[in-house]
Amino acid sequence: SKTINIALVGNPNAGKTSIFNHLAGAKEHVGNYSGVTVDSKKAKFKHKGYTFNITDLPGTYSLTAYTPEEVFVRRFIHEQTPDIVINVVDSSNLERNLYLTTQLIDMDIRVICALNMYDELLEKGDKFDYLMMGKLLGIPFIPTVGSKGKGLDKLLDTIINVYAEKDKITRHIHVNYGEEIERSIQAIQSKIKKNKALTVKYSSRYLAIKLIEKDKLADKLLRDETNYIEIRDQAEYEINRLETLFKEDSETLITDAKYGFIAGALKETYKESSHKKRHVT
Ligand code: GDP
Ligand code: K
Ligand code: MG
Repeated sequence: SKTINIALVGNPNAGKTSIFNHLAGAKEHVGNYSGVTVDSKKAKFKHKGYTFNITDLPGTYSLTAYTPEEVFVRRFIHEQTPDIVINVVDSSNLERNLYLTTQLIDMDIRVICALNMYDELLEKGDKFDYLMMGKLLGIPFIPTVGSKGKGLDKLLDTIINVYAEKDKITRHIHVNYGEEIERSIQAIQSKIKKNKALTVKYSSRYLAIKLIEKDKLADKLLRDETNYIEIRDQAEYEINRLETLFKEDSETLITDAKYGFIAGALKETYKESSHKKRHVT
C-alpha cells in the first residue's frame, strides 16, 4: 500500500500530542510540560488503504534558529521531508499561531491546518470563515477537537486528497511582503536560482527571505554553492537598502509584514461574538 509521511508542527499546547494519540492509538504524555530533551515521537497506522507514518514534533512559535526546538523542527522538515506537514493551530489564539503558518508557507511545502480547539471558538460564539482563510493562505483548514478526536477523519481524508494532488487550493500562494521587500526577495532569489540542485531541495524564495532575516542556517546552506559570494553580497546590499529605506532592522521588517498579512486575513475572515462573556478575575 502507499505510505504517507506526515509531521505535526505547531505552537506548544496547540494539541499536537492529543491529535497524535488519537491517530496513532498511542498514550504519550499530554499537557503543559517543558521537557529537557528535544525529541520527536513516531507512530504508524493505516487508514483507507494508506499507511501513515506520523511524527509528533516539539512545539515552536517560530522557525528561526533561536531555540533547540526551532532548529530541530526546521532540520526535520528539510532532512526528513515529510510528504505533508500538519500545522496544528490553536483556534483561540489565531493571530499568534498563524505566524508559524506564514513560515511554513515560505518553505513552499505541502501544509494542512488542523484548526484545533475548535470547541473553544464555538463556545465563545465567534465566527471564523475558515474556508475563506484556506483560500487566502492556500492551505486547507480542518476544524478539530484533538482532545476528543473530533474532525480527524476529515483531516485524514484531506491528507489523502492533498497527497494525491486532488485538492486544488493548496499551491502557490505566497505571503506578500510589500513592494520593496518583494523586490529584494526577487533580487536575491535570482542569484540563488543559479544553483539547480539546491533549489530542487529548498525553495529559492524561502532561502532569500531567510537571508533578509539574517538567518545563520540559511547562510550555511548556501556556503558551498559556487556563487555564494554573489548571493551573500546581494543579500547584504538588499538588507542595507531596506534598512535605510524603512529605518528598521530587516528581520523586524519581515516579522512585521507576516503579522500584517495575518491581521489582514483575519480581518476578512474572523468575527468576534458581540456577546462577550465577562471573565471576572
Ligand atoms: P501539544 O503541546 O501541542 O502537544 O498539546 P497537547 O496535545 O499536549 O494539548 C495541550 C492541552 O490542550 C491538553 O490539556 C489537551 O487535553 C488540551 N486540548 C487538546 N486539544 C484540544 C481541543 O481541541 N479542545 C480543547 N478544549 N482542549 C484541547
Ligand atoms: K487550552
Ligand atoms: Mg506535545
